[in-house]
Amino acid sequence: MSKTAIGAGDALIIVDVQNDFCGGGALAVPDGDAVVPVINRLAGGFPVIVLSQDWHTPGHISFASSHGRQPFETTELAYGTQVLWPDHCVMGSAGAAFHRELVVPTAQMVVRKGFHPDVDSYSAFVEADHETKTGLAGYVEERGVKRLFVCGLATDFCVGWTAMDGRKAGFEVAVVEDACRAIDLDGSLAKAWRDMSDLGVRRVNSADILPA
Ligand code: VGL
Ligand code: ZN
Repeated sequence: MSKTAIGAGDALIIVDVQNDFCGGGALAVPDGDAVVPVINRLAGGFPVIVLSQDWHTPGHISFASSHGRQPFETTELAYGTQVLWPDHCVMGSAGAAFHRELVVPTAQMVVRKGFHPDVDSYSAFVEADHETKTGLAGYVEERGVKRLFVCGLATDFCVGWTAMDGRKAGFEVAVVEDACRAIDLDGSLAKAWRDMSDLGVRRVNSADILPA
């Protein structure tokens, strides 16, 4: 694969590297912790770095427990089909904190999402109602960003939706595959890569990224 040199106009978007998505967490992504050293290494080379943080109200609409249902079932909501998750990333909880080995001191912005009680938000740009914006597009645009490199957890949910919404907002987007891990429910990972590819999201490896 050809190498990509990082420079002005490039941003690293680090999605949801939080305790609840890592080993021992409420919604642990298989091998989720493995992204941490890769992201720590990657981050040094980017002029713009944003962290997203899944940040739900207690009793959030995306929680199975809020519907008397089992985790990983689905339900129909006003904005579409919602996967029901174990309670996770409740605002201010230890599970919602960033992984403690994630060391990204040069990150400049944290965008929280999923804090409206009745709307989920996989994407760091637009909530699941496909309407409500988080403000991230405006932020990166004002920082002069043209190209996004997206990494973190989980490839088939928050990383994928963030990457696709980044394209829809007009950015060039690449997902750094080895800096991501997936949940993979019923083929969701293969579908996410297909959908991303259809929208022109590139798939790259951290070894092919040359820091600025
Ligand atoms: C995520 C499910 C629910 C993610 C967040 O970060 O991929 N997945 N909330
Ligand atoms: Zn969530």
